[in-house]
Amino acid sequence: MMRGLPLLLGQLQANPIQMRTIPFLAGSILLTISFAAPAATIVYYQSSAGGNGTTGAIASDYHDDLNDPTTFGPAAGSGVNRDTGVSFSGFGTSINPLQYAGFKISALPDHELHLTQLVFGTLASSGGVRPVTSYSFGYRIDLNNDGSYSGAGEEWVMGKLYTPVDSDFSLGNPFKTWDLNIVTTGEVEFGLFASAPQANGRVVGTEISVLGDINAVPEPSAALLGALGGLALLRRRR
Ligand SMILES: [Ca+2]
Repeated sequence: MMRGLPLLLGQLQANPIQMRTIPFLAGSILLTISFAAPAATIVYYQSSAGGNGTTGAIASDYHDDLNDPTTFGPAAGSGVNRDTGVSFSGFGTSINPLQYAGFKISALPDHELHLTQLVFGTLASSGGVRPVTSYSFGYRIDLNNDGSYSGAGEEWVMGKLYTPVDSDFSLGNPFKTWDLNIVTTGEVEFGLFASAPQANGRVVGTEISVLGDINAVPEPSAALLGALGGLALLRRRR
């Protein structure tokens, strides 16, 4: 019995090159397709978007390989209000994961989001008639695309919390960048959260952009067929 085992292993290893070539070729094809391209605009919302109340701001621009993005508006039942453009009020006295204004994006079928940056012009008053005490963007991913964000790993990931001690909280030069490293075929929701001493505290958004790229993702069977085709071609040339 003990002599049979090395023999069996020897037989399994007798043909290692062919066994390894197919995954290698499939991997090469996937690497070629997912080669990083310069960051493009995935979606863009701006302050001149019309409407207010519970309606959201319509995206001014978005990537060709994106499903139509949702409007950027108050989460249902959150009490948040869109004052105009991408400016919001109606937040509680502390950051509340249920009180936000947001938007959702997803890539076309057989495509994958590669999100690299959220760039936003946002400012708030810490004094005056509509003060805010903090604000932050967050995102969460519907990993299994079941329309719900309640699964494991689908929780909010929060960016920097801006408070009045930050020099760009309420002054000019309002553009801020949040570097992201999101690669997913799931739907992504971005949210703007804030806290305010009174419900009328307003976060004034000027422009919100998500940057990155969207890549085609071949079906695993298609990748394997491509690899097998490449293998056949190699053999024919020998
Ligand atoms: Ca889910």
